[in-house]
Amino acid sequence: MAAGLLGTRQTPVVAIGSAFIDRVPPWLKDLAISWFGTHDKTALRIGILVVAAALAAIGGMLSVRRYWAGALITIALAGAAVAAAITRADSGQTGFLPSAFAGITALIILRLFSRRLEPLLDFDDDGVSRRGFLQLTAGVALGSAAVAAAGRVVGGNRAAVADARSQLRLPKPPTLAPPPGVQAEGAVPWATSNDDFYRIDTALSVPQILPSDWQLRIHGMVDRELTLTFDDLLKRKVLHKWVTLTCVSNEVGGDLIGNALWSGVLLKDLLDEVGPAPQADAIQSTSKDGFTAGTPLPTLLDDRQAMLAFAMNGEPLPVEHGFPVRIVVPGLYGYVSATKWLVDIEVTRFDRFEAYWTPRGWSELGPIKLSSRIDTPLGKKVEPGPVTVAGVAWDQHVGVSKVEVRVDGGPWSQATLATDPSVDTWRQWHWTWDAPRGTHVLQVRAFDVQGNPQIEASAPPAPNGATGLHTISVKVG
Ligand SMILES: Nc1nc2c(c(=O)[nH]1)N[C@H]1C(S)=C(S)[C@@H](COP(=O)(O)O)O[C@H]1N2
Ligand SMILES: [Mo]
Repeated sequence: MAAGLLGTRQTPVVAIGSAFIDRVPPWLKDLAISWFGTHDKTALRIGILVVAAALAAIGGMLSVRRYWAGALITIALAGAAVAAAITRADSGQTGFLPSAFAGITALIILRLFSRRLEPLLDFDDDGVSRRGFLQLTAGVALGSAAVAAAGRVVGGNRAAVADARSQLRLPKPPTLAPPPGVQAEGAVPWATSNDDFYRIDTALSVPQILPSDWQLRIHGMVDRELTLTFDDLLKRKVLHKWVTLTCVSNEVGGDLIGNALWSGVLLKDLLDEVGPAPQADAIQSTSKDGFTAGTPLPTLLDDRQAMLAFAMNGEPLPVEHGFPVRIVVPGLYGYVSATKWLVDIEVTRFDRFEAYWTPRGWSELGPIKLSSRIDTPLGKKVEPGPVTVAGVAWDQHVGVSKVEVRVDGGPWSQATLATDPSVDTWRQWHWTWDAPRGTHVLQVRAFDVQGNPQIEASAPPAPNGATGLHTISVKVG
């Protein structure tokens, strides 16, 4: 409720969770993604609530005899949340207050309970004090639920942002139709819908930005700074472009990759306008919630058409995908380029800053690695005879020239590639396999436009992207 009234996202759970996310080692982040996928944040919230409940239970038991023992645990919990909120980049001056209120409320409630419990400890309990205790319990439970629900209603501009988003009229792409792709059963569609698009970010609570409040400042090593509003952005020349985004945490065969039609303005046009200094070699882009990415300046000025995107598949960006404006750079993993809820771009040099993931064990530069994936047949038994094997291969901004499949370590056979509008998207492929009975191992590999094969040696996602051949086992018969 306090967070709602103060208009901050820093509830105690969000404050603790965000501080935790900022500190998890890479292996734990990857473990969380492989266990929970894109539900990693729900898992974290539940985890925090379970730990808090356990500590509260211990505190409650201790405070029956000694109020201060329980109070100390309460103060430690609330203190951790206050400290976490203070260190958040986006928590402002009031971000610690909800956690402080939570601590004070908890101390008062604990005191009430331990008072009521004292008579219950006597043997001549007459039932009156027991009833009183249970009534207090029910009252506190119902009261907290009601206050929390009311807090959601007054809290955040979630509804206002959803409303503003649905009212937006943005320039439409000429067509949303993807090129004809591979239609095999089980093949992943070439175009990824907004609902199916993977989501990866550090935002436990998603920034809610009204387009009318949005501003982007482009500054740093430039001839003249520029500040843009959302309306300024819409007045510019609009570009519509299919680009496949990929997460550096994607395992071999993983699904942290998606292909969408993005609409926005060319970053090059804006950068030409501000005039980067000749010594500048990077931009540091910053999100509303303090996340930062470091992107090489040349990748924003060359012909790959890096953009500030405001629409995804013909709709305003979904809030989880960066509403109202994000960056999209073909050929770079998201962590070094695709800043969502973008509010600031500083033209600078790599030797002057470290972006969010760099001190956390990830490479400063993150070009996407040539990779391929089998999507069908996956995890099901097939009949002997002709079987369509299909999947995708990607090497954004370089291009895939050839995909090959092999069975049980035998010779490689060439797959057929679907047509592709540009080198900035993944490419579907298919191959017909005359499948004999038994259990067989299928593998895929891709080649780039220069004829280089993808890296076959297995490597984990950290520090700059997984490598290895996607290998599946298929039962036939
Ligand atoms: N503000 C913000 N932007 C972000 C991130 C983030 O944590 N915060 N994560 C990046 C990473 S690691 C990836 S892979 C892409 C994912 O974009 P998506 O969630 O729209 O698929 O967003 C990038 N942009
Ligand atoms: Mo990512």
